[in-house]
Amino acid sequence: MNPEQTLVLIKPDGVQRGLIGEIISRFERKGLKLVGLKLLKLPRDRADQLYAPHQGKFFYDYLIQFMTSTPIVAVALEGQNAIELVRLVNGATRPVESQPGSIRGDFSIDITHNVVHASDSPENAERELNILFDPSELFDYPRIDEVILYSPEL
Ligand code: 3AN
Repeated sequence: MNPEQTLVLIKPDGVQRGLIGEIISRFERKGLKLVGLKLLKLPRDRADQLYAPHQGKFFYDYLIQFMTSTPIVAVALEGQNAIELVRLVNGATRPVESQPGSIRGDFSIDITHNVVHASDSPENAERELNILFDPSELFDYPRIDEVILYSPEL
């Protein structure tokens, strides 16, 4: 097993609509391990850092305003191919492309109010986890079902 870590954010709309448990449950059932978790109001400077790759785009100001408006949940997840798997569980960015069965496909209809964020590459996962979590807030522990979730080393 070659585990990756990734960041998920449950956006203000997901928190306000009471979807925190539903969303975290989907990642847990998939077999991904929760290694960090917190509810917070995203400060403006950290929102700017997080969305730095989108600075200057037409939707940037509204996105920052939305993400800093009310609390979000930051979730750090770990597992084999976690970055790609989490994006699959989240669903596509464009509402007309997010498949039913995915979080966005089941719960969102709008490209900004789309319930969840997830890192899109190993570099961004490391960068984004550092923005949201202190290293002391990320935990290294075994999950009891790892023995059946993963093949033994061959
Ligand atoms: P994803 O969150 O699926 O990785 P990105 O990284 O392309 O998507 O965009 C980051 C966020 O910026 C999206 N989740 C969405 O909230 C917002 N966004 C992206 N494209 C648009 C757009 N065309 N119009 C409005 N908001 C957008």
